[in-house]
Amino acid sequence: MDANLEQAYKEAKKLYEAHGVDVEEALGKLEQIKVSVHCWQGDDVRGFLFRNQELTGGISVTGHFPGAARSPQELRADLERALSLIPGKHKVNLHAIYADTDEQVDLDELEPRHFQRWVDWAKEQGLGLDFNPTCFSHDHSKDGFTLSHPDPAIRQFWIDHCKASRKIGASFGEQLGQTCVTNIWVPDGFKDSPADRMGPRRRLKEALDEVFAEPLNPAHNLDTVESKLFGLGAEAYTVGSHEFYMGYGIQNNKLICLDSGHFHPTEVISNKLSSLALFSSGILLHVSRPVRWDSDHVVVMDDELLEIGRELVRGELLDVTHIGLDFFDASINRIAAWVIGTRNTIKALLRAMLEPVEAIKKAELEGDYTTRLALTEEFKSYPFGAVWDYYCAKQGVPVREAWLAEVKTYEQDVLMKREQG
Ligand code: RNT
Ligand code: ZN
Repeated sequence: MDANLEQAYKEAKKLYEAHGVDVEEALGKLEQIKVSVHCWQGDDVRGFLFRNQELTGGISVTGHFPGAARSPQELRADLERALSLIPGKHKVNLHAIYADTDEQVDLDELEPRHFQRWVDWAKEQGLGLDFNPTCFSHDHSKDGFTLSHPDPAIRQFWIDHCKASRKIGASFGEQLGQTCVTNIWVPDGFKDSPADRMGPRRRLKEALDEVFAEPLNPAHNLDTVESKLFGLGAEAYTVGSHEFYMGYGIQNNKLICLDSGHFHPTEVISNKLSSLALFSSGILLHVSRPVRWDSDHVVVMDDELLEIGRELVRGELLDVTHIGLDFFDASINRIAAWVIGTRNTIKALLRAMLEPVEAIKKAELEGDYTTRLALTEEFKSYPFGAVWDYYCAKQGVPVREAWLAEVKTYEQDVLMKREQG
């Protein structure tokens, strides 16, 4: 390891230790954390099953950066490149439309075998896998409803798809020896004010009951449900609102997924974690960055990311929280997007671990809010970067921005040679 880097680490360590922060222990804990890296940043949420379908469901990807993955092979190669630049061992999060199969198969007929190549790859790479039914970008979702669709036949199609998805998730968990988190998000909603808000919610509840009817081994698969405030074309009413899924999840022992972009613009998920943790059986995060709306920008080191990290660390919620990412930006190099967003998420956790939590909590209990604020602010300029650099070097990944040159080389050698269509 570079001697200057090691020296800087030692100096930083001394400063933190003076406040009772055990840096070695923090790095040990950080190493255990798995971030679920979403495959869909690699190809703008297109998937491979229905290449000609437009992206629907009220989500949108903008930008025309060249080099999006066109096949499972390319996507896996891109993920390998990205993961080689991120410290730690992580998971990859798949959507159903990313099936790797030569068969013409519809969503309700998917089986574990259609994902076997992903499982073999994950095994070889030492990765875990997570899963999601894809309840959008399909003919049966084009009028904006899936699990709450008024037509029983269409509703059944989506129920069958979600059931199939849970089985696929369980097969991932069983084969990889790591629990798979299967997350259900549906876009169902109305552009304009509904005449009936209750009907679709009742149908969604009943559909979910059917989807979850078969118990699965929780060591293999955990179910989560993801709420949302609004989507493009569903501005007036979203069936699966926060209250809906909070109620459903707590009543039915399902994990609750919080996406940073799915609330009012000044409402933050960091402030929800400690409440949900007291009542739910677990939490999944979709760490994202909403800019004015649910825009899914690449995650940066902003106040909310830091606050999410703090809540997870200070509230000791890392054991009950699954950390997933959910952003998609096609205006920059997609591999860089993964690297930036994932490194930032891990970095925010490290920053939180390096704060003098005991001292700050003690000050608060004693009503010494001056010390609380003073320490919090001074620690913002403590040399956490030196600890992060040391961690990256120790994990065998590029230090600081050195990863960028590797991404640029890959861009020239691989991405620029792909023809898009
Ligand atoms: C949409 C939800 C959902 C999707 C992915 C692709 O608003 O956040 O999680 O982004 O499943
Ligand atoms: Zn999400």
